[in-house]
Amino acid sequence: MLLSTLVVGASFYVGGVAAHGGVVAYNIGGTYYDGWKAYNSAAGQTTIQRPWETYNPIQDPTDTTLACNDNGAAGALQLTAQAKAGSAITAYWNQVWPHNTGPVIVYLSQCGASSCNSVDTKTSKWFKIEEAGLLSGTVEKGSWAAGKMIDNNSSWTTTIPASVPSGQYFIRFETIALHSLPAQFYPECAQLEITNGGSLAPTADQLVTFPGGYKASDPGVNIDIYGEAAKTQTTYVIPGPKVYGSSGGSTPQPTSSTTATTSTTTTTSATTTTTTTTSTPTATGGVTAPQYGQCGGTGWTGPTACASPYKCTKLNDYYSQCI
Ligand SMILES: *[C@@H]1O[C@H](CO)[C@@H](O)[C@H](O)[C@H]1NC(C)=O
Ligand SMILES: *[C@@H]1O[C@H](CO)[C@@H](O)[C@H](O)[C@H]1NC(C)=O
Ligand SMILES: [Cu+2]
Repeated sequence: MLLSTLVVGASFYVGGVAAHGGVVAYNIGGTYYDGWKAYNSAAGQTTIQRPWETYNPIQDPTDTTLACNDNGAAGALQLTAQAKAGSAITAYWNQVWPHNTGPVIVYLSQCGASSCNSVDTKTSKWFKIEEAGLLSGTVEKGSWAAGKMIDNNSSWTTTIPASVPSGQYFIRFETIALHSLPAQFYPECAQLEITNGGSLAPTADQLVTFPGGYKASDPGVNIDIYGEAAKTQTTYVIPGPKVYGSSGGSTPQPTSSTTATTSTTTTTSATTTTTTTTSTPTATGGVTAPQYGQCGGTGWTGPTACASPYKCTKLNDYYSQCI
């Protein structure tokens, strides 16, 4: 009797998927959004989340699906959620998330003037808005951000920095499970229109592509949590770029200040805008885009030169910005 009950229950899952998963829902400013249903037919699915197909982990940081656990394309009925800069956004993993050893990392990527629908996530440039890794103890037996996520209803709440410019974005929540080597990446993405934003664009050294942002040899990826070193190691280097931050210290820092990591010494990273070399405006008619204005990208017909001293910097195929 019991056995038949279990078999019926198990038939709801494709073999083995219960051991893994991803982000299945969001709460954005108090509104709850269901995510993409990975094992349902794509037909008729309408959600703010980008489609994804499998609960299985990505185990190679050069995998082409590393951006959003996807093939890069929007859903046929893709939606975008409104979110205010400075507000909280919660991601929920499928319950109960099984992997308590590893970091939780959150990225944003700017899409351009219209919507993210036409943007292939493989071409997106991502900046990290929050990271949390080894919270206390040793690599072998310590407490990790992934465990904190599990303890809080298998959810993670981040704050959209108040300083990011308004516009169309992807948000990418990721946890990396370190209980196996190679490590297991679990990234999913949703589309946001951020309003009430600030004026601090990410700097070039804070932007990465996926794949590209991680290497198999990164100390936070190539890590043996059962090895001899892990028994005494109390630091963990979270992979990826430095966290997006403020040059003046007046904007909120990521909320992961308790993270035991050597990769984030914050505040000193975003100072390059003041050292930008003067560029000569070249647009016909002398029209230039202002600081943070768009200056290029597929389909862009506006000015391609920037007001002095800003330089037109390509963020992705669809969006270049005066930084
Ligand atoms: C737990 O999640 C809630 C959102 O559901 C969030 O407001 C709260 O800050 C989280 N707690 C911790 C300790 O992260
Ligand atoms: C826990 O997460 C589920 C989604 O997995 C959500 O529906 C529920 O509201 C959450 N509970 C709390 C107390 O936040
Ligand atoms: Cu798993």
